[in-house]
Amino acid sequence: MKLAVVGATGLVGNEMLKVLEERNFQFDELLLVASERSAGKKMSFKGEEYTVITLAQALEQKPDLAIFSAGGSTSLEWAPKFEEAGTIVIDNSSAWRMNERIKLIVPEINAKELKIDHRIIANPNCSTIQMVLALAPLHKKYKIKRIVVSTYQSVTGTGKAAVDQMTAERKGEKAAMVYPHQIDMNALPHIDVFQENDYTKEEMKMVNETRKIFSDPSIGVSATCVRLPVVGGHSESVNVTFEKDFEINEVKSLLSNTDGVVVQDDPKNNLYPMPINAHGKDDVFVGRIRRDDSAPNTLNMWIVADNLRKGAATNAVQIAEYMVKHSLVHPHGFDR
Ligand code: 2RA
Repeated sequence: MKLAVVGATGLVGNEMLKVLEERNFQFDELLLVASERSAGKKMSFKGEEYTVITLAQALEQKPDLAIFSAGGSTSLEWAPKFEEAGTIVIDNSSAWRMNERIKLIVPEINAKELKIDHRIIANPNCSTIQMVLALAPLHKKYKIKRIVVSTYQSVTGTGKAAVDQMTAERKGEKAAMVYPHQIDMNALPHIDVFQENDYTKEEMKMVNETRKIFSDPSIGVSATCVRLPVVGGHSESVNVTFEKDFEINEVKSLLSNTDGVVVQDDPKNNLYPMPINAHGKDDVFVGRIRRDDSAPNTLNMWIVADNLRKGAATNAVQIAEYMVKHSLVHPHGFDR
C-alpha cells in the first residue's frame, strides 16, 4: 500500500505523521507531499529520512491512499486528479464537505456510510468533530432539537503563521499579521470569512456539517466562533435542547461509555476540561455537565479537544483505518 500525506510540512501534516506512527498504521511506501516551495525539504518518519515531493510528482506515483491537509483550493484542484488515478482521498479541507456525492465522516458516528465507490471522503471541521462526538450518544437517546454553541478556538487551527503571529506579539516583536487584529491578549469573534448572512464560514460549518453528519436537517444550530490566544485545543460551551427529557446521571454515564470521549467533571475539585490538558491527546473531553433550568429538556456542557488531533489528523487516520479494515482501499488501486 502506497500512502501519500499531502501538506506534510504544515501543522496538521506534522501531527498526521505523529498519529500514523503512534497508531502503527501499516503501509509499504510513504510519499510526503507539499507545495513547490517546500519540495526538496527533508523530513523524517520512524527514523527514516524522506524528501518532500510536489503534488504532480506524487500523482505520477499513483498512491493507493492520500490524506490531504493542504487547504481548500489545493483539494479542489488535485483531489479529482488523484481520484481519477485510482487513489482514495481523505480530505481535511472544507472544499468537499457539503458536496452531496461526498461522505462527511466521524468514524465513531457514521463510518458505516462508507462504501466501495467513495473515493473522496471529507474530514469534518475541527470544531464540528469534537461537538458531534460528544453529542452523538445523547442525540441517539434524547434526540437533539437545537444547539447553541460558542467556541474558544486555538490559533493552531489557523496554522503555523498564526502561532508565529501570537508568539511574536507575546515577545513584543513585530509580527507578520495573519489575523486582522492582534491575537495575543485578545479574543476575535471572527473565524474564517464573513458570509452574506453576517455569520462566519466557521459558524456555518458547524451548522451545516452537524446536520449532515447526523443526517438530520431539522436540527437547529446557532454558533458563535471565537479565536483565542491558546494553542492546546478548541473549547466549546454547548447548550443543547432535546425532544425527550434526561437524567443528568444518565447523561454522564452515556458520555463515559462513549468511545473517544472522556468525562472530566468534578467541580468541587476544580476538575473540568482545559486545552492545556487536551493538548496532544486524541480524546474529546467533556465537563461542566449541568441542566439548564431556564428551558425544558436542556443541557449545558463544556467540550475540549486538541483540534490538530481528533479535530484533524486523528479523525482522518481513523477514517483510513476503517477503510483498510473494511477492504475499501485496495493496494494497487481498483481499476487502474
Ligand atoms: C480553525 N476550523 O480552527 C479551523 C481549522 N480547520 O480555524
